Amino acid sequence: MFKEYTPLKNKIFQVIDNDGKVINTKWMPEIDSERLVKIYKDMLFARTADLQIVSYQRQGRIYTYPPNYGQEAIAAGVGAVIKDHDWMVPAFRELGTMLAKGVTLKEMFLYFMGNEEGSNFKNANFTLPISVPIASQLIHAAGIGYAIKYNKEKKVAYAFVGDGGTSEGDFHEAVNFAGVWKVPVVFIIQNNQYGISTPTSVQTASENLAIKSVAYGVKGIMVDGNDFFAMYRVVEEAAKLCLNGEGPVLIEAVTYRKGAHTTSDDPSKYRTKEEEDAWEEKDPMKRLKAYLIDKGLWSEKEEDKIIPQFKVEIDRQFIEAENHPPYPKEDVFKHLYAEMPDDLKEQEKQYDRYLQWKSGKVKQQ
Ligand SMILES: Cc1ncc(C[n+]2csc(CCOP(=O)(O)OP(=O)(O)O)c2C)c(N)n1
Ligand SMILES: [Mg+2]
Repeated sequence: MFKEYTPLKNKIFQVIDNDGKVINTKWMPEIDSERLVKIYKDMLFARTADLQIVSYQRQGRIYTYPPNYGQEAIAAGVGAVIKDHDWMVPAFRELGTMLAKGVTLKEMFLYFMGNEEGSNFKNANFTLPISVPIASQLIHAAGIGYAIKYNKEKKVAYAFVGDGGTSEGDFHEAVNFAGVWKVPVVFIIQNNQYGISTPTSVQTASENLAIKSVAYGVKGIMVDGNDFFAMYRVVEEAAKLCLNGEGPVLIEAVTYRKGAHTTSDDPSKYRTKEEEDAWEEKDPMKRLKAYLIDKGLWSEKEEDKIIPQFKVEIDRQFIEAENHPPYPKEDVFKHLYAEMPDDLKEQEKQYDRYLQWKSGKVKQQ
């Protein structure tokens, strides 16, 4: 696969077309029907939750949120391959993989409510917290890969980054290090065409992003990130290579961020309706659904029935998160230094004053 689709050919790996028809039987993965329907339902759950979170944010019940809308097949492809004992190294737009790893929606909600307990995953093993400093997580993934190899463990680390993240030094250092040490890390670039308002076309002069693997002596591939089967198959092959000591692998998953960068962004300022409409044809859920309906495995009726059930469950976990007790204020200030430095003491005082103002005890100052 990696020879046939070397990034030097600038050829994208696809298995189904925009209508869900298989166009690449050679590489169609084998997934039994029951499992496939479960995967689709999980994707639908993640999309429903994602849309609902934006609406909670608009109601002022949650802070800034980066929507996953349109990128679900990437998270689901990794989610279907990653094992409980594998490492998940997220950026911040991989809700589906986090849920597949066992992170709960309540924990995600707590995180986006600014509660540190939202990073303490009770049921998800080997899962790092969300990482907002762009590409910094890739360095951790390379180190984790090194530890896996050093300890002779049979596991893989999956690390995510965006197209914008490939311009960060950390990206290059991590891929280089992973290549030199031949560590079992699968780097997944979610090329959603934008880093905030910067289009991929001005992010790099490279022909594609997967090609950056060539310079580091690492296997790379460009895949249609809106094609669940293609994603699954590529991640499955990448995992096999890693487990055989032939890693790392760099995957560029080509997709489109249908939503805003975050709830603080307005994409109509920098992209056209025509562009959005063109990508709508490639929507990952629409394509997988068309395949399932054609095979008699799913129907619009089932979908209409299940979405309201999902909404009830999402709301239930959201309300649980809202009712979750706040974390002790001391946790924020006390654990970074053995003795608090003066500037942090000053910040704590300021915060106390803010809390007093918020509770209405003193006037704003
Ligand atoms: C080191 C660093 N610089 C800048 C930012 C501000 N920032 C947040 S998201 C983002 C764009 C990221 O784009 P991309 O890597 O394509 O990921 P996407 O948001 O599209 O998923 C930037 C510049 C940051 N979080 N970290
Ligand atoms: Mg991006």
